Amino acid sequence: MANQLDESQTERLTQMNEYFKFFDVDSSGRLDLEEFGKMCKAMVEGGYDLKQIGFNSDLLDHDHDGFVNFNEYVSHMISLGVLDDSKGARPINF
Ligand SMILES: [Ca+2]
Repeated sequence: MANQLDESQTERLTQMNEYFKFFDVDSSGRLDLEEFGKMCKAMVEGGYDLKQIGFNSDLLDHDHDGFVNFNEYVSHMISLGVLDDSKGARPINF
């Protein structure tokens, strides 16, 4: 990203990291699609507006290894607008 992250974006990124670590029970650095779905559900419950989230593995699993790794996760979240205040997909109850 061209712009530096502001404080609330940094906070979101930190929180996204924590969600990921929580659901990555074996600390492998990747989630299977089922774990990923559970994490997204928890994120929605935590106030993230992820209505547009799809479980299309072609969109999520860029390297087609059957898992969503941290980079794939973050780039997907960014594409949903989680770090973009002008878009709808963002945490609503920080
Ligand atoms: Ca992958």
